[in-house]
Amino acid sequence: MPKRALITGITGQDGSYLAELLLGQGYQVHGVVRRSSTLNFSRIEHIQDRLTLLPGDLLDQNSLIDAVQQARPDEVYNLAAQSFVQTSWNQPVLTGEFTALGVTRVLEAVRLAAPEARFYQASSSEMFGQVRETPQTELTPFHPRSPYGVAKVYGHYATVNYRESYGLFACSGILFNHESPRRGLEFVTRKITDGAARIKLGLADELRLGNLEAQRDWGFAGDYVKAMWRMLQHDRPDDFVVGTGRTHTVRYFVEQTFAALGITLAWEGRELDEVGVDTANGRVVVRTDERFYRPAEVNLLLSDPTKAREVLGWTPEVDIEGLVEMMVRADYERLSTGRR
Ligand code: NAP
Ligand code: G4F
Repeated sequence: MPKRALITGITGQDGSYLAELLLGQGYQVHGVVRRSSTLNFSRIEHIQDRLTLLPGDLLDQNSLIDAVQQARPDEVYNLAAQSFVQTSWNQPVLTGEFTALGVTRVLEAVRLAAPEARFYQASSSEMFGQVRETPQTELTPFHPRSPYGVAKVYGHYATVNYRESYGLFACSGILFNHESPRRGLEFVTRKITDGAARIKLGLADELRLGNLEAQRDWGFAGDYVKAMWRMLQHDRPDDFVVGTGRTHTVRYFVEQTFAALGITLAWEGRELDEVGVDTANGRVVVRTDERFYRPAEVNLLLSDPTKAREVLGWTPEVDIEGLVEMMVRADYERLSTGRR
């Protein structure tokens, strides 16, 4: 009998890579999708005929119970969330409903309808926030700096609590930033690769960004979904930090991206009026803009993924340079063939 999986957030970046991985392993894959006035299945359209999509919303308890009853899953991956940190300051209550209470709703659906299923919660390095130690491990205390981070701390502890209270096989994956050509355009990496490709093709004049000094431990989403799967194959439920163990500034990501397109940048000015100048022709191509700074910043994230490596045998395959190259090439090709 093939294994059965249920994924919330299947239309998102990680959901699409995880669905591909599980189909490749012979799983029957079910996905929860919420109602929208226009379809947004672009990340899964190439595999849609092999998926069973079930209607449901993190705000609606009954729809989640129905989805679990219909899917009869061996494994449940809760990837759905309001996942953009910046938006969480504009919509803190909705972020709490989706990203915090939504976890309890999915856990309740599993407890009631499939208590033997293994459960994965998409926790986040954003929980470390104003970091208490570097690098960050499974034992590093949390100090979230955004309504999103606060909501993820709730989801993490809800997962731990259902494991301890009801004996659910519930795992929390504390994943550091992971990106891909399928990353949403609002996140900084994709904004940079898309923006730089547009400038190279003459479709845009400049790219406006916020804090260039923030440091992130960036990996490839296709690698990280393998860590999620491995957590649910382990012999006991546990929590794992997943990252590359390397960190870089936003500025480095910008420089690498433009370099991949043959543009070398020189930086002029300081703080909010800083500009990146294309050294070959003197044009300003990058400009910092106050609108993209955050009320409270997470300045530095750096993982210690030792436990994931030693217990799960997981290591990332794509490094930052490979990731930049993959993303900028995909955006350049997409835009140069007229797709916007
Ligand atoms: P994403 O691309 O933004 O995808 C989010 C998914 O959640 C989408 O499928 C979205 O559906 C769905 N969703 C949002 N609200 C929902 C609701 N009320 N009911 C049902 N579905 C809803 O995010 P991602 O990058 O794949 O991340 C996956 C998960 O990992 C998220 O929980 C995120 O917070 C967490 N995480 C991500 C990273 C990272 O670097 N990517 C790191 C750590 C943790 P629609 O398509 O309908 O909008
Ligand atoms: O790409 P970002 O928006 O990702 P952020 O805030 O780190 O959150 C992502 O990673 C988390 C894991 O740590 C996930 F849980 C979460 O769901 C999401 O996937 O911003 C990265 C950094 C920040 O420091 C931000 O201030 O880039 C800085 N930044 C500078 N200019 C910018 C911009 N971020 C965005 N989105 N847009 C800018 O123009």
